[in-house]
Amino acid sequence: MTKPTGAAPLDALIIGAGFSGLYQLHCLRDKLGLPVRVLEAAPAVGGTWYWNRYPGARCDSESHSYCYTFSDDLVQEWEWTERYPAQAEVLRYLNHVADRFDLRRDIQFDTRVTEARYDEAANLWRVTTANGERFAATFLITAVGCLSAANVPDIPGLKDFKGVCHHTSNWPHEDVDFRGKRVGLIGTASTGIQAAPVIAETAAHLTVFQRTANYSVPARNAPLTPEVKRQHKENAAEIRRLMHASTNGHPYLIADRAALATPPEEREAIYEAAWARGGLYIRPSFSDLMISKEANDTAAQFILKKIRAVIKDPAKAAVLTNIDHPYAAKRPPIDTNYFETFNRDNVALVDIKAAPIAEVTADGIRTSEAFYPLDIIVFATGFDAMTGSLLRLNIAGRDGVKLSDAWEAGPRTYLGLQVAGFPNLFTITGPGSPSVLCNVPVPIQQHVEWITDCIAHMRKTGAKTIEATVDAQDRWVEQVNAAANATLLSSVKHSWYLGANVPGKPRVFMPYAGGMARYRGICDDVAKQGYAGFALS
Ligand code: NA7
Repeated sequence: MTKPTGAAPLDALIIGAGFSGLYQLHCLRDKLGLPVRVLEAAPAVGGTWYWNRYPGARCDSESHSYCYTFSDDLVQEWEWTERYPAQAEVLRYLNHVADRFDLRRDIQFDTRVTEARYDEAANLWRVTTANGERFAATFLITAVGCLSAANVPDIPGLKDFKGVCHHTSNWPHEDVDFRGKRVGLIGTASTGIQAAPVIAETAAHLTVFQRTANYSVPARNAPLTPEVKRQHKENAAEIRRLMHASTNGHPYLIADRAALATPPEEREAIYEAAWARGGLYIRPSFSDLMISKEANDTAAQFILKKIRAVIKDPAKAAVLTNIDHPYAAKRPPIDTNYFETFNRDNVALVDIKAAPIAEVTADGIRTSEAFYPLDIIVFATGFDAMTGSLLRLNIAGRDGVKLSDAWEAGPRTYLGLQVAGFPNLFTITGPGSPSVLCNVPVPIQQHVEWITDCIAHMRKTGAKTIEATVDAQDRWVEQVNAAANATLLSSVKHSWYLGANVPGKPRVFMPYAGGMARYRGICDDVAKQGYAGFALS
């Protein structure tokens, strides 16, 4: 591949070669025939699935829905092996897609974007990389993921720790050997809940540091039988239709019945069936679980009862079930033997809400009450979600205004696709879009296709720039807030949906909670009305 420094401007530059960037490249290059390049910081494709290779890393969406649906041939030829694919399998899938559509020749790896600046006179985005290369492109499309900027807590003394320390999203490519080691795991959400059981199997001892207790439902992962695989292939069109019709992009709809209008015995039987099925099936069991605290309590109490039945030690059970938020109002984890892990002799639980971590020393972690000697610390402490991956690109728009300044009080976008003052910049699954509230390949494909259609429209009409208007953006921000406030999601003040996990981050509910199907309809209408709310010139 020739180095484009100083070369002719591209039509589009895409940042990131994960799920979004790969498909965006395919659409712009192979459907519209545009000169496009992808810049990717990693040495390979995969995005999230390249980096997050911690023990137990696995997708929480079912495999037959966690994939691209734009190509029937691709759907038919790829065979998932398990109900929930492990990290290595998703990565294999994305590599297969890159090969199948001959994408690698337009991806430049080991290239981290450090700055992107809109040059108004030339109507070009000028992009600089960590290796000092420069690129110019008419359209800049960020495909950097919502959960890519790791959140490592700033704990006093951390740099003095003599042992090994890893954040789950930046896991070494070599195996980390836990044998004979005392391991500390900080973080008990989706990632920590996946990692703990696997680490406990080999570590001499595992100490789990829990700040917020969490619900988790058994995933009931298993190899897919030939019969199930056949059904998925045969019903691919219906599965896709459901994913498009659903609130969260999963291949099932929310039941048209309210928990509070269902007799308790019948309700219990429905929860039992969802529990037996495993995974995320409790949430769609009733229509009122995410809008009524009283309804949600019925689900929460059911899950708590199930969790208590697993944990043998009453002291651990009390800490693990001391949950302070409605079910699924924070991202709902699913697991394989998470609560069972606390029945092992080599696993301890520390309640750091009651006794916070005071410092890391050379040899371990000290809380306000005790010292825990450790050889390895695993941070499963999540991400500077949704905005972190965008802000670290150092984007400056019209008049040199920095995105970090435009978003000083929290992200503001129109449809999560564009930011006023940043012409020709598109943000795939940006804040203000359904993104993390969904089975994410669905919102990714919808955004990529919308952006592709928009660029095709501009080429047809001769428009050179597209930019969200301030007015449309203001109205959309109101809609994003209203959608969140209509659900229990906004009632949790310490969730990363609100930015609360990162000290100093503005508290703004970031994803659009009005549902994927409704959101798709809104975006389609905007396009049909000649891109209403966008200024095209
Ligand atoms: P999350 O969902 O952000 O969870 C991070 C966990 O780490 C959670 O238990 C946090 O507790 C805990 N945490 C964060 N900061 C600290 C500090 N400073 N001290 C102690 N504990 C802390 O990240 P995940 O990686 O689990 O999941 C993110 C997404 O990745 C998930 O939705 C999937 O899509 C994949 P808290 O709840 O904030 O008290």
